[in-house]
Amino acid sequence: MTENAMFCFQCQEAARGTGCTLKGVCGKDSRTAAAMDLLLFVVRGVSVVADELRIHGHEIAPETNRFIVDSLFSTITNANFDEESICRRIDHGLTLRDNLINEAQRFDLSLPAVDELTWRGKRADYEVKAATVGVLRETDADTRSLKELIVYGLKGMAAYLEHAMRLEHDDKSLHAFMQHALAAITCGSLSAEELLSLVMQTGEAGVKTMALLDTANTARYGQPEMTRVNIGVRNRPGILISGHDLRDLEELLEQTKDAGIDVYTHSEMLPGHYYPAFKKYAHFAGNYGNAWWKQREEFSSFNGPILFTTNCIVPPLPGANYKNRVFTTNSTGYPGFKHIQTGADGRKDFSEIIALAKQCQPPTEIERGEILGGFAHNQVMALAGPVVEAVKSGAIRRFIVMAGCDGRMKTREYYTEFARRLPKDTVILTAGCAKYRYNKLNLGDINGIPRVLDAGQCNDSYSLAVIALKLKEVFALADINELPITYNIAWYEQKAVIVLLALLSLGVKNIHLGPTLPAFLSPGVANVLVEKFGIAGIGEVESDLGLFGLSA
Ligand code: FSO
Ligand code: SF4
Repeated sequence: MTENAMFCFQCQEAARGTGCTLKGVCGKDSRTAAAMDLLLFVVRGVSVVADELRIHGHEIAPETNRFIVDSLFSTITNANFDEESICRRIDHGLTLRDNLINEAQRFDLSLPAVDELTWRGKRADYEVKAATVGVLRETDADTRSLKELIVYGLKGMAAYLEHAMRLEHDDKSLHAFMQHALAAITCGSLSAEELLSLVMQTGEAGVKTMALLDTANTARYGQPEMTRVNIGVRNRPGILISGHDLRDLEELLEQTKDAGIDVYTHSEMLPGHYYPAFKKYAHFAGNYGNAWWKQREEFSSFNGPILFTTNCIVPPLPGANYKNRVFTTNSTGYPGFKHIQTGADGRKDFSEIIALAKQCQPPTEIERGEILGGFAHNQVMALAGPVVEAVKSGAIRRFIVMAGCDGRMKTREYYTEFARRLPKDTVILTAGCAKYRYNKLNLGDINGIPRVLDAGQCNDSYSLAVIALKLKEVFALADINELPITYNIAWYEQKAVIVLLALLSLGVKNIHLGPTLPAFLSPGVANVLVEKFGIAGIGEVESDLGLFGLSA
């Protein structure tokens, strides 16, 4: 695939606020970007046939569902930089697609005449084909924008569904929706209204997926509870686990328990500490570092092996001292990082990581102290009495939902400043790696209720929606928007897109999204979101505080 030949605008860091065209700001090269475009073409093809078969009453094999979910996940920002692993997915997808086509033909089903079904290419043809099937294949800017909004929502949904599936929780209707939506944007010439309706349905499916994952996590690991997490280090070698996959955390803790080493979480794995099931492990030492984008420094000083269970990977600099200590698993990948496969029994063998850890130095201390978290819906509901009382008495004036993602852009300092300058009678509700912008500020409490309530990972934004719906019930309000809650959300990648669509589908209005609005929103589509849902960007801290009625 030729250099200087890519177009990607799926994340908040899209170059110049319009799209990456030479190389991704994230580090994705144009060859990998093109391979991902072709993989998504194959995913659409598989979905078209699967959807048609399903409509005619045929069962779709779990392997097909898994392929769609894994492929979508592997194209999320910062998940997979390994072109070869993307090409292997294309090979596999083309075989799956052709098998499904044969099945449809056996039942005399007529299939739509789309390129996604008729193209027959081999590895040698991938490069040329990929150049024609990217997001710019759709020439109308508004149609492209709506279709990509759906696809990015589905990518985020796929990530969460994959985590639930790894915990043996699945829902066929979610796969059916996902494949139906992909088929609809491939075959139909849908109007803007129809596409917008599909956007909202994607949000509804997102709510169901996050609820499924919440059930999967809490059924196996217990309800998250208020927890103080150590951010210092111990004196034994450690393994650092990053990403969102709790099943990997479970297996790693189990396999390391008598190994003379410690396990630390990084970035989005921090909420692992909030689950009762993991508290029994004495070697589960704490959280090391911050959000994903600081990994180059933090992995250097960690000294031990690092396991990526999901995004966000930052490509290491050529001389990075940790390059040979990084492992990937699930949908993630990076050329040169060792990839841990799932065994036939569904388990993983982390012995190579453990052996390496034993030869490493203990982590170098970069900070000391604790962070407080674990305020998912169950824990907040346990505090419902004092919380409701504080709202009624005026001790809590307003909640500010500041969930979402962190990122390396300097403009994100806005969130630290915003949190710092919020009046003392406000409470921040958060989830996702956005919290690292303010979770070490010690913002105090209101009558014993911490002023930063961290529900967990970005998928635990579901908890924030559950809390809002519960408060609406307690205060007997007709509309969720009557609650004293302001939404000031930071986004980075496509999981934040499904969180946003989920909130919209629940009727939440006037969400502020920053640090910039998505490049994939055409002016026309952005206008619709502004008019229908009151979506807005962010401005300066001072003026935004004023806008939200929160000036000191
Ligand atoms: Fe962050 Fe990365 Fe959770 Fe994302 S680590 S940015 S939205 O992958 O998934 O919040
Ligand atoms: Fe650019 Fe973001 Fe796409 Fe990476 S994922 S190529 S940074 S738009």
